[in-house]
Amino acid sequence: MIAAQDRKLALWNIAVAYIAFLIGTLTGLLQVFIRNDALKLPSWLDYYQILTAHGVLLALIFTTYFIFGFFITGMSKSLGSFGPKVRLCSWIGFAVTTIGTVLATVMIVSGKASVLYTFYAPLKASGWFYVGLALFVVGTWISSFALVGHYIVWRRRNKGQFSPLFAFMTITTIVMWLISCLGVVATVVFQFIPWAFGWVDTINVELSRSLFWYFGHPLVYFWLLPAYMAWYVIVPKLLGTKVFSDSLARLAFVLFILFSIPVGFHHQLTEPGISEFWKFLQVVLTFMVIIPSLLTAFSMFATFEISGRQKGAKGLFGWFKKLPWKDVRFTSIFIAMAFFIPGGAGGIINASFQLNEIVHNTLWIVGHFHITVGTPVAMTFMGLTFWLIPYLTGRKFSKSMQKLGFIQIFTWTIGMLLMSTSQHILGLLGAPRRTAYSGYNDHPAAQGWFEGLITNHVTMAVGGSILFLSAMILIYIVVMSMFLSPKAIREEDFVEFPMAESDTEHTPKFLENWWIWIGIAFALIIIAYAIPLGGMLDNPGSEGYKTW
Ligand code: HAS
Repeated sequence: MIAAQDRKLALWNIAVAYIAFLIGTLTGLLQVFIRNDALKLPSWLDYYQILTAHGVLLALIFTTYFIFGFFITGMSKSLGSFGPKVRLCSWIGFAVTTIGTVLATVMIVSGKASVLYTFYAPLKASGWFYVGLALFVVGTWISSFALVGHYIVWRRRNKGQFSPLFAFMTITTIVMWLISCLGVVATVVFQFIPWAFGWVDTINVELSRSLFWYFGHPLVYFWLLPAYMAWYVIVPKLLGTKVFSDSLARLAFVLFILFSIPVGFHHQLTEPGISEFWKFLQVVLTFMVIIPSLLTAFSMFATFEISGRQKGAKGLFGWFKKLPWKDVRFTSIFIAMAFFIPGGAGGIINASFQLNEIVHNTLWIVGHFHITVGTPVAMTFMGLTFWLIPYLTGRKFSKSMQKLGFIQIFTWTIGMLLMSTSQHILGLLGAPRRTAYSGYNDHPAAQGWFEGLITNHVTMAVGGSILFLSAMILIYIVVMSMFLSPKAIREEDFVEFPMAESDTEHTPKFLENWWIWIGIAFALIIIAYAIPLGGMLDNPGSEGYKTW
């Protein structure tokens, strides 16, 4: 069991995550009904306002707080309790992040920031929204520095040793996060804040979008890597085996530091202000960032097979039957992985220049992110929640909770299958993203979006409703595990942190040499970004628009 003060810190992070999840999923439910023309909002509430709340609360706030809760617990478990300075720094980080979160949320709720989670200029929100965003990011930096500090102290005390895999992966994710946030901090502090408060008249739109996506793509790996940590470190323990290959796991993670950042232009392939050469280069690098995910897929299959064979499995796929299907902590993560097969394939389609022309700005993209962040990541976090909160609170995770957990993950699976499949197909039929309901003057193409068996907005709404039901079950489990379930008294009732052993005997030393990876990462960033960003500096600016 980790120190009580570290548990408190982690629990506060997880609690804020689930408050954001609760409101975020409710706004999601409203959206699917509005797009289906089944719901009219009151005049004081706007579709774009709830769409902004949905994106910010789920994609940014839920994920970030949950990730820090997970990191704090795992770092305290694998490296030992935090010292007083690290703990203080973590609390300051939590406080600053939370002030930013509250400020940004108040601006959204009061209708002053309906600019969606990508806050593209020249849409102009209240300056306080951007101040909230800046504080949010700075807060996460402070929390990150605390974890890095804890790691440095451990390294000093354990000279020449590899850090435990969990700690290594945490630091990799944080390094990637710190480098990638430079882009969003630059645009928010130097472009959005002066413009939104009226200190300058115009904003350089292309530059702000490019700086956003410099940050925006690694952001998706900031969500994914903690899920991968669970796949690499937690899943083998649930299977009763070791990490398949420590070096492969570390290599996959450092490749994300290198290739997750210099690829943001693949979100801007249809934008005219960037020449085709730079788009081409960043698309090539995008295909490089697929490699660590393929390594991860390989590693997972190998882990399943090894553990299955250890339990006597025979034949090519005999191991499949030996997986611990009755353990909701495992099954949820397995389904999460399975979703990432089409999710990742969709990403490869998006990154392909010509295919991007078809799917960009359509509901396909919405489908894509619901089967990447909305399931592989979110459902892995659900699988973690089932044991992480009881572990931190010292409460039981009873058999009835386990059953409820199964209902929760199956409803999430069905809801997501219905919603994301219809979103993908509707996208191919031309239905746009980021729009409220419109009949498009009864155009036949738009009418087609309301026909067909599973390819219409009604199916999307049914899927969305099932997802909301699932989210409510999860909230119930979270509340029970935090406050109401009976305390574990007998030894066998205590929930453990399942952390697999990892053998570093054959791991090359250079994998934990941060200067190599940070150095190559900056070199690639300079190659991919210096010239195109430099060329944008002279772009004329745009005045701001408030379209809501
Ligand atoms: Fe993406 C747009 C390309 C991964 C999230 N992406 C988005 C947006 C979001 C998002 C939120 O190139 C919308 C942003 C916006 O608001 O505009 N994406 C990719 C590529 C990958 C990728 C190449 N995306 C993700 C992940 C996300 C995420 C991960 C969240 C966590 N994405 C794009 C592009 C766009 C885009 C363009 C812009 C589109 C546009 O025009 O706007 C790759 O990283 C994917 C690689 C993954 C794989 C899959 C490996 C499979 C594994 C599972 C193994 C399974 C096992 C289980 C072991 C190659 C690891 C076995 C199970 C059995 C059933 C047998």
